[in-house]
Amino acid sequence: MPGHSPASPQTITPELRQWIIDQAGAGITAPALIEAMRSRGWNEDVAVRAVEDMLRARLDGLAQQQAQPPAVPMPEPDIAESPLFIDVGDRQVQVLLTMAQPRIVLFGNLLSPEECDTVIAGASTRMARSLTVVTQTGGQEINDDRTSDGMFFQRGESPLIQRIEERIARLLNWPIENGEGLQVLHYRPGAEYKPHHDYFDPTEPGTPSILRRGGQRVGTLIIYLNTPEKGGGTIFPDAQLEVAPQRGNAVFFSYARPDPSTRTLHGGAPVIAGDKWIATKWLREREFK
Ligand code: PD2
Ligand code: ZN
Repeated sequence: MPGHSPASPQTITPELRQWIIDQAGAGITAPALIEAMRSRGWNEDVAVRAVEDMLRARLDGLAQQQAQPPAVPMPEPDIAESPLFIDVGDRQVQVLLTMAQPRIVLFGNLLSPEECDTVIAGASTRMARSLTVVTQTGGQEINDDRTSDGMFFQRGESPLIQRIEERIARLLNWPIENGEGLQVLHYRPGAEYKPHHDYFDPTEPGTPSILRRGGQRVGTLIIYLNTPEKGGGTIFPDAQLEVAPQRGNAVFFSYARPDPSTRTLHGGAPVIAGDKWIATKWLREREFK
């Protein structure tokens, strides 16, 4: 470290500042840094101030990162003025809860009970054990972390699916073409979906081929098609939040980067009694073909 010679004044030089940053980056604690500086002739007040300045600059940097709106456009409902309802053309959707970081918004009344029943009926004859995308290969496989049955509707495959997709596009200000086909999942008692991120891991070898179809996922909307008797909430461990699965409601979350710093780890808690049906809409950066 840059020592201090008694002849020069005690000022925080760029060299000293860099040394403090490097040490802190290597995991040296603030008290240990101050002690190291003291033992090399630095005045304690100067050492404390230098370390405090460094910590403040780091915190400012972190706060900036979190407060900045993402540099890329993102799906986002119009909720800046805290409306209680959002008009999506054919329906007034309730805004029940919002969280900034992670970005989570809970909606009520997105689908009518009849629409929920019709989606379940249309899906139920086409269900198979759920597959998950394998980012190692770009393929799909049965996954023990996801003990539900599922199917995908084609985008716009029926007037009802089209109407729901138009509603979602308007609610989240995101092009209908950027959405994957609606996926329906059915969980029986005991079934769950262990915590995961919905974006594709950029470090996995199969991810580039997955991203060719519309880029990364940047948002998820999970629509509850029925109300299980017990259990089956959607959990967000980083936010210590659990969303109750109420028929017709939907939880939205977005992630500007494919990174855990988005704090969008989430899972489907085990269903304890009854069944659980959901429809998930994943939103891509670009047109999903
Ligand atoms: O069923 C859920 O609550 C759930 C939990 C986590 C659904 C998804 N992920 C999903 O469809 O991505
Ligand atoms: Zn998920």
